[in-house]
Amino acid sequence: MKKSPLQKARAAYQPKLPIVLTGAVKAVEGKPTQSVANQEEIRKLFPNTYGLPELKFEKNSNPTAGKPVNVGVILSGGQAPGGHNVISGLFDGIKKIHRDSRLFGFLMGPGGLVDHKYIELTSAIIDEYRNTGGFDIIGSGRTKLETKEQFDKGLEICKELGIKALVIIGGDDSNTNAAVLAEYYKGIGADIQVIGCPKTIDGDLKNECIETSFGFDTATKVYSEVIGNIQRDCNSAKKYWHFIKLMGRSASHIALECALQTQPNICIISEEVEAKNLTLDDIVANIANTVAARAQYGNNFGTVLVPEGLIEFIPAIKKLIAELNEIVAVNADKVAALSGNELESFIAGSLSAENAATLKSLPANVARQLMLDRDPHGNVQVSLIETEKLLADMVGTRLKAMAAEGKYNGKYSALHHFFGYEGRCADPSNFDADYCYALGYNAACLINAGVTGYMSSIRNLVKPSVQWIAGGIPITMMMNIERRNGADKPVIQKALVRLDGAPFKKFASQRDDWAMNTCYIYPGPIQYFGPAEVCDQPSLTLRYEHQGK
Ligand code: FBP
Repeated sequence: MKKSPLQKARAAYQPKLPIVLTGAVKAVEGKPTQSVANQEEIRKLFPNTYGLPELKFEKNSNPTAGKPVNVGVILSGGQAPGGHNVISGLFDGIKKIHRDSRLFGFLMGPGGLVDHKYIELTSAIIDEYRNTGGFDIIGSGRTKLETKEQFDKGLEICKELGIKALVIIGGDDSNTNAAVLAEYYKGIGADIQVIGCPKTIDGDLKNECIETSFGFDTATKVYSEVIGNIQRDCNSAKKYWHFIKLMGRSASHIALECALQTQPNICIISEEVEAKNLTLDDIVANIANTVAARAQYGNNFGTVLVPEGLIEFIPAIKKLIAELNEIVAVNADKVAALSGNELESFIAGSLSAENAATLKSLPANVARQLMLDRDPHGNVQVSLIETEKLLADMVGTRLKAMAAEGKYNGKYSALHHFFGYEGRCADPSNFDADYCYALGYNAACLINAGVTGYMSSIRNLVKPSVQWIAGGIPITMMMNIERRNGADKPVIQKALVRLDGAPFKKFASQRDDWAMNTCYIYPGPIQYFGPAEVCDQPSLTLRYEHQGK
């Protein structure tokens, strides 16, 4: 494979491990745990893996010789920078246990386990991918592991390859599936451990014990670089309003982090929209008022950050989506048999009067996307909804009305952008390169400790990496019961932006200034080589959340 000079230099980077993982470790048990909510229901659903203790690794001065172990690894869901380092850390970790250990990568996501598609990951392959972005080493996919048939097919291939442990690298849904799989294998005495790793650029897989998911740091740095570039262009020509949608599915962590890094004129936070019970019209009016206020000072330009999940947080639309989900789930056979206009009229005709009215108030293309586009987990495919264009157009219409009333006399010219895929496969920042390598290496330590149903956990992340704390968190501890596809399911609770959290408070305390005055910050590209304050800083979200700790 031909490599760029940066790729060559990056390949030589040795990720830093927490000091505790640089030698032999022993797992020290904490107190038994319980799920974040619905304790009794979750306990019943996970009789073999509920209530396990948290684990922390400490130095072991009396280690015993390890035995070779065969491990399978799966990349699940959307790409996130650093996945290759999780795999290289895992590889190095199991080789440290015993040099004859072997690592098998299942191809194109969880489907590879079910369909028995895999490759053996040798050191020659691993070395090609160290510190690189992407998931192309084995590919990723969104097949949901949830049926007994799938679990049994997985068991078959594990037996054939002598695999004793599976590591699933994924987001909240994939780690929920990891917990279900762990419970199933333990329940039937299959003697296969299942370990999860917290991945997603969205930043919504975090809690008391998992400080951040990997990929968030790099992706937000990439988006912030480009937002900064746009802001500088915008401040040079002073003639465009830029509407920039940012990936992140439901939660607005990415938009908030990018706002903190770049100080745009406006950033919408979906969780606040919901809390304040705003309508789409309210949001449009707020933006139009800022555009008009800036125009009074001759500033006919600006930037607006829009989180990907905005639409589903507008309370009326949220209600509509909940009923749409229910209709699609309850009539699964009929929905599968219909398509196009027929499917649309069936779904629209099944709605309550209130929700039908909300649907009618939306532009036709948005209404169609809400009705028809779902991913395999049943989620509305928010990344397909062009909210940035919708808002830019609606603001334009409103400004015309304001001009007619003599309330606006500026020039409005809008451009729109969507940043998502641009950041998901970037070469990991030093933070993500180190964090991911540690997560993978630590997963090997959890395998060596013989546990199952745990998520690899590396904490104390605002401190230098040598001081990071390594251990394992029972996945059931993060679960609650939620309505999914028309049924109550045990799932990992998604972390949304907390309006009482330090990152949002910081943003809220400064946004009025950013709206009227041009306070743009231009973060520039990710730096891999140079002073630590330029190269090794974790995200502002993480720093504000853990300030003083
Ligand atoms: P994960 O939750 O699987 O990490 O995926 C995150 C994400 O990048 C979201 O931000 C986005 O909405 C979605 O994936 C896009 O999905 P796809 O890659 O299938 O287009």
